[in-house]
Amino acid sequence: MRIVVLAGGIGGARFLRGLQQAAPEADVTVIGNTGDDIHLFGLKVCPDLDTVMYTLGGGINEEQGWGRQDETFQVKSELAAYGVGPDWFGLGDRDFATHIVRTQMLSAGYPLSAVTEALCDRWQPGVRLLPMSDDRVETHVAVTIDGERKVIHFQEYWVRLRASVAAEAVVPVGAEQAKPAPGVLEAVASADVILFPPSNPVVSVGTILAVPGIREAIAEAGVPVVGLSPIVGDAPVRGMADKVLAAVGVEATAAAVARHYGSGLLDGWLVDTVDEAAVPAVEEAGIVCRAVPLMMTDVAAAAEMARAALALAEEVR
Ligand code: GDP
Ligand code: FO1
Ligand code: CA
Repeated sequence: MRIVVLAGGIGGARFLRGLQQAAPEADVTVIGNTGDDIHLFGLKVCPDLDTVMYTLGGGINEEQGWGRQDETFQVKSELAAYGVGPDWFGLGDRDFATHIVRTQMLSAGYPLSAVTEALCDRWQPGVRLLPMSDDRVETHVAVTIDGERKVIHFQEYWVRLRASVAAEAVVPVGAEQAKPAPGVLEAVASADVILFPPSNPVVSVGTILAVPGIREAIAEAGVPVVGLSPIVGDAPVRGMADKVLAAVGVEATAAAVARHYGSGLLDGWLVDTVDEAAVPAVEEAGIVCRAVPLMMTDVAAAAEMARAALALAEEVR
């Protein structure tokens, strides 16, 4: 079975690990969000691609959910000693090597998709990991600070400001001009099932869908499209999904996120058992909905979620 998954960072990666346990024989292609990418110290950092690669490759810091395990921060402190910032983004020594290799290959002319494949040669994630695009897309967030409206990088909004101010608008800069990376549309067109993991609906899945051609290819694939809610009990399990959902005028509820994707895209939607009361509202929108446990407390729990998503896909097929 060919499965295509649109993934952000932690929510996407943990779900994928469950999917691998639930469907070990499946051929999985991951379309990864690159809107979180940022250039720091002359290096290109791709947080969501790396989170998927490290999580599936056994190199992730489990507690944190991003970055490398057994990490040290010597380079960061040496940069700080030179007064070279930003100091608010935690790049570790092991992680730095990934960004150096990536930047070196990009400078030599390789597209991000080829670079990602080369990095995955080491990590062997067991999935085909494709960036959504080889073109530069950067998510920016409009905020008002001390009465001044400005637009900042998504990482500055999330990591430096910890989403402490309202997100007034979220813009995937460059998305309109971006082309899907090689293999993306082909993977969607030949998929048997397409899954939206419990990733951020705005700055992860939403950014991928903003690349012209990807949303259309999914809608036209003619195969079940099933999503899992990242909102449980009217709040994100972690992160700032509530803030960025507000920016696009969507309530932070499992039902509102399903309606935001819409029946033109989604055939099935899983909500957590605590949100069972939301099932009718989702079904009224033309999306088949089931309530199952959606907390990825360990790989076995994530695998159960993946099984439920695949079962719902068969039900709606
Ligand atoms: P990020 O790029 O690291 O922010 O990761 P994603 O975009 O892939 O996923 C972020 C979303 O995952 C957040 O909105 C969380 O609410 C959601 N999430 C994290 N852990 C869980 C979980 O155990 N269950 C569910 N249902 N959602 C989760
Ligand atoms: N998240 C943080 O909250 N603080 C950090 O210092 C930080 C550093 C970092 C370095 C490499 C990397 O791959 C991810 C990192 N993240 C950090 C996570 C990052 O913010 C991601 O974009 C998340 O996916 C948020 O959507
Ligand atoms: Ca992310």
